[in-house]
Amino acid sequence: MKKILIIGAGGQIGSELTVYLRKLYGNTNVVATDVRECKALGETGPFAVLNALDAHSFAYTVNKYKIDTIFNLVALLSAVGEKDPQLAWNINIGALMNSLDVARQYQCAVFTPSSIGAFGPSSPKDHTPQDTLMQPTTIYGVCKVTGELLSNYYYLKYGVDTRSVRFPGIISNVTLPGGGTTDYAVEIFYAAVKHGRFTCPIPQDVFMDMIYMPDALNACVELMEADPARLVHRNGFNITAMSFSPEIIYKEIKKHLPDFKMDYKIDPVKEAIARSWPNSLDDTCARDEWGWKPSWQLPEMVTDMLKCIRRRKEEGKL
Ligand code: AKB
Repeated sequence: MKKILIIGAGGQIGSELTVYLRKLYGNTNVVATDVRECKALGETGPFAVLNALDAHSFAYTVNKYKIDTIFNLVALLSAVGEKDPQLAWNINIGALMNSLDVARQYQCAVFTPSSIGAFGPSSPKDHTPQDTLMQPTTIYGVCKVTGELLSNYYYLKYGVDTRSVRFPGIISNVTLPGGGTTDYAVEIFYAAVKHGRFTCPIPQDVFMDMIYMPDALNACVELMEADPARLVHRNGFNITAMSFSPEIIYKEIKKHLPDFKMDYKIDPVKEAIARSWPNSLDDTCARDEWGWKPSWQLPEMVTDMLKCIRRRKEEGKL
């Protein structure tokens, strides 16, 4: 049985991945850590406060729990990264370097999310290939490309079993994302249910790839369980489930909430980032090399998101 450590477990992905992995591998085999106390994660299994930039405490935790697999979910996202690029680099690359070094020392596998943000304006816009020009214009993207290269380097040089996917925007209803360019595609649901209206920061014609959280969780597990002999790539698999613009998701939500209204107040930083990213990715390599196949498309995702958020509202939990 795997012994898993999650760093950054309190965030959007970690808060759900911890629960998912505990169901698969057993509560005691999944150690959740975050820089802040997360009460809920400590209720179903081991939890420790851990600053992943502190290499000594990181190694101590890996050794203490006899960890063999690390999920590195520590990140400052794209939009917030532009406010303090040096901090974004220090956090994103610092947590990755410590993950890779501790993995080398204790023979662990490492999963680190990459992102559609690893691409830039010079990458092909539509069906962006797996292997293509990657010249991102955000510090987040620079960290993601660096992260993919460093992860490949640690695999080639030290044999560390590094794997990663390029996540699109992740849509979920448990923990809000923070500071991302794709956040609007989550915020729109809360605004629709709570207020019946939403002011969108992304222009109506900008397409970005998205994925619903259950598919994102599956991708993490399936890639980490994949037969290494089949992996031609390792770090930075393109994956996607759907591609839409604000106008398209608005119309889909309106099918359920006919009175829902949306207007636009464009955030220039987010607009520039979104326009520099692909409209849609080609995820053929992930499909061929480890069987990636999403289950959720736009209509089912919208139905489920609205159901979950409405239920939380009725229970007084919003
Ligand atoms: C962001 O918008 O920064 C993230 C991402 C696509 O990596 N959600």
